Amino acid sequence: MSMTLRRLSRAATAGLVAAAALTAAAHSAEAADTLGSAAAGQGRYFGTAVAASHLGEADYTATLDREFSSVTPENEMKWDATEPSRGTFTFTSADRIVDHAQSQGMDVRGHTLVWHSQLPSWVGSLGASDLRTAMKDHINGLMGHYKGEIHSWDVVNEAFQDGGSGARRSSPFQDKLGDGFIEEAFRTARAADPAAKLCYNDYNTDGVNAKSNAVYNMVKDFKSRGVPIDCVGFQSHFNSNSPVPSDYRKNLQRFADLGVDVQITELDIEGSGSAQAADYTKVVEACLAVDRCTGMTVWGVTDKYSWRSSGTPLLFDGNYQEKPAYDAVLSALGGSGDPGDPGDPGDPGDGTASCTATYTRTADWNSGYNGQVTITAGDEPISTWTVTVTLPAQQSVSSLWNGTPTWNGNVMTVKPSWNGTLAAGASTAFGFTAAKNGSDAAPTVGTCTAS
Ligand code: 9MR
Repeated sequence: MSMTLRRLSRAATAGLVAAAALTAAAHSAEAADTLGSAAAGQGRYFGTAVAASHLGEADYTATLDREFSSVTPENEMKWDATEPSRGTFTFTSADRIVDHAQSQGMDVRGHTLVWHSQLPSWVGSLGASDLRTAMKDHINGLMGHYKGEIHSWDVVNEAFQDGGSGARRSSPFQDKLGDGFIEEAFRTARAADPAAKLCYNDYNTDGVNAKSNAVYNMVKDFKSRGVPIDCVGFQSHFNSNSPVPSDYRKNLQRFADLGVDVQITELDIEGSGSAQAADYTKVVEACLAVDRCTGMTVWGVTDKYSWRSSGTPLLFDGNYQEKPAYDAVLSALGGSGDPGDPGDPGDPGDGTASCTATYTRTADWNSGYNGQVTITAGDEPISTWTVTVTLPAQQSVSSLWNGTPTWNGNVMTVKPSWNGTLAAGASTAFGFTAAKNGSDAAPTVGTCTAS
């Protein structure tokens, strides 16, 4: 199904939400009582991996919908699931997750485009030139299908060897295309969906070590040569053999200092009780201490379905009860588990829809720039929003996406195109391209109103 058809058919059935880059800025004066709303109060998203096959389970879906503001399909967007034979794309399971997320006002992380694992055998049997084409076709196929709907994509996953060497991992891509395959993948991805944040994602890179140094050097090189990369994902699968590193924050910060966002993408920590809770607290505090740590995702809703189920690494137990680790995360996010706090989402008697809007320049060149306005719902869900943007008189807007503008002189009033519905604390964004015509000044974003 083409992108346009996907959007139209969704728009007909559900309130839709965009999934553009998250840079939230809402600071809630009230303590919030879910992970998503508490994280939003800190300007972050709080996500979980989701499996389409569990969405029919009432407790699973109720917990998901109540607590989380972002989802990552756990397996459904991987190569074996989406392009099992060359050129034949299947999106049924991934669409199910994306549709569900959007109906709840949650954002979506895309995972993952180029990875050595869960790779159908036909890919490994191609010669170099064919493989390059197939890799680009795969990126274009996935990103085209979900264009404008994914806030961040894991473009390349786990391309470095584990252990001490910092070398590249052997894979069909590495072995046949050489080191340049990562750069080629990112350049292809940027063209396929310019609104998505493009991430490199890996594990055992959470502290400063040979592997994270190798990723660091790659990102530094990409930034110096203008290769498009926006974020680095730190999977953060921890247990007693691989504990939360003491230099976790320092490591996140050094990546952020290269000019990329950092995200905690697959967090889980084996254990139980107060020890597990304390480890989760360390992770959340590290992210909150780094301005460019834009959000956290735990790798599953419940211990019952974790890939490390016997290690009980998640925030909800097998019966969907909140664990001490849940309370610790909520508290570290500045939230409160007390029902009835004024202003908490879901509590009765607080029906005021509200939103905030923040502006960032996302690209810049001599004659023009791209701007992005991120809209974040307050502590109630909203079904629509309106933001005014006043441009310097000389400037003119040539295109705008994920929003519907009307013009009055140099003031544009932007309403949603298909992304009006937002959960409490969730974000969406619209973007635009402007010609400077001699003025490099920033536009002014007015008050955000919502209902
Ligand atoms: O959680 C995923 C599990 O259901 C799959 O069987 C497995 C197959 O490789 O992948 C798991 O997710 C992995 C993720 O995609 C990449 N980082 C490591 C995750 C845990 O293995």
